[in-house]
Amino acid sequence: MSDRFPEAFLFGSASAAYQVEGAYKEDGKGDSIWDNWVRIEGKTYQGTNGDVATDHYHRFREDVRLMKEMGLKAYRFSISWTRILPEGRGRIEKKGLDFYHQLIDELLENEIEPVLTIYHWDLPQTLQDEYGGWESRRIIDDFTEYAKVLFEAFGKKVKYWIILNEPNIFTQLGYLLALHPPGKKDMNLYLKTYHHTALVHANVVKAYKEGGYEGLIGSSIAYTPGYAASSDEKDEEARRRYYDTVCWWIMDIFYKGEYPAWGYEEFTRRGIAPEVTDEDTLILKEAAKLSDFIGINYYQSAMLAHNPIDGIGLSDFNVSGEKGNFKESGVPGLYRQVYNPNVEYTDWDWAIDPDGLRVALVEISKRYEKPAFISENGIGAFDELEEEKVHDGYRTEYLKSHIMACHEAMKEGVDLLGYCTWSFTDLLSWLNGYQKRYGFVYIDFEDENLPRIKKDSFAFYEEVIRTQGNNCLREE
Ligand code: BGP
Repeated sequence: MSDRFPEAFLFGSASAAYQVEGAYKEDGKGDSIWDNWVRIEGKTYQGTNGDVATDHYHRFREDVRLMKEMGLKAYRFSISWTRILPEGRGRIEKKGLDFYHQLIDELLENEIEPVLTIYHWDLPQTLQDEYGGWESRRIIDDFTEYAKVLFEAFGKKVKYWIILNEPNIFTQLGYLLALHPPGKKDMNLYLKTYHHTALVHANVVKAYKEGGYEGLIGSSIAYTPGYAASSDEKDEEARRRYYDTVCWWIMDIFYKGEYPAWGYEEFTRRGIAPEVTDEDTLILKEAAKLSDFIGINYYQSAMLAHNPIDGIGLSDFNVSGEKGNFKESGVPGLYRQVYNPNVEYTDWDWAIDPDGLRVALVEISKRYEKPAFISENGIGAFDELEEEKVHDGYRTEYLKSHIMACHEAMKEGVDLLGYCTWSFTDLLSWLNGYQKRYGFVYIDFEDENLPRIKKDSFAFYEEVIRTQGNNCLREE
């Protein structure tokens, strides 16, 4: 492989509807579970919400202009389900479709490839109320109908489709840690709802292929590869257990159509394995073959150690940005995630490990033999605005090292279609408010005009795109 990324490689950036759009009650939009969750006291950092967010809904043309100025090749965004189907199903709101047509057209006119996420966590409240949302298999039909509306509307214009964003995270935070809606803590429910996400993925992949659309489709999983904390056999064992119940668990069901055997037996022993019918297996396996790529959101790696059966359980995590609050967390009898002394950490105690991205890409590509797409990667930080400038050298450094890791993985044979940073502009962090920033474009949330200001990293990524990554790969 040469010292550049291939011509067709998509250097892009990503966002999600709830985190940028605002306009939460406009043009007939129905309520999502997030519209309501943020109103419950104590659920988000200092009560922040996405009512206005970056006001992308009204200012997308200005944002796309900045993307064009940078030379961005792809923009990943998500559709707000309740803008299209305010009650979750049935009546279609034309104004919702119009908005996304305008956004997509604007991108295409500016030669930016739209990468469309169908679901980035904002479930219609009606479906949550009616049957518990992801808790019921009824979600499969409603979601598939919603996806079909999108295929019909945008199928000719959009060539990259991501069905679900991080199903492993929204089920874990919603059903295991009670940090996202609907705020439950139940391992059983977590495994059950995760199984339903896989079935949704499978049905939607099938619907897309049956529709004869010419594009690529997959889902994006948050992937955290793990190392053993030492060469002690007990820690090695913890690492294997982590893979069987976390990494391969979340990936295999989407991209092989079955759960890893050891993990399934273990959860069966514990009486919490999800029910898998013969019909499920049939469609899951079929869809696994039909899925075109594996979306990967990569932020960090994990260090794993032995955790006895009476060991530590899950703990919540740093949402304040006060560095040094890393807490060990684990599943008794399986593994325990410990502090990694070999890497730096962000202010939110996320391990910065570019080589983990290479490891992830190589192991995923070997196991599933499919192209990969990095749909999110980035660093959340407290950025300082000083005289209309933001010197975010740490972001440039982070992105540069991770882009190099992608290139390394490609040299090892990984078929990587693209790389999207999280995020283009600053935006709402679900639990961390507006103070945890990820963008190339700073937004002054204190100013009601929400001015957009280019950070130093903007010029860096512009150069990445212009040189096809060569500026990251050559020796300075
Ligand atoms: C991913 C989500 C994104 C985004 C990102 C950063 O899990 O898909 O929506 O929020 O993480 O996370 P955070 O905002 O918690 O720092």
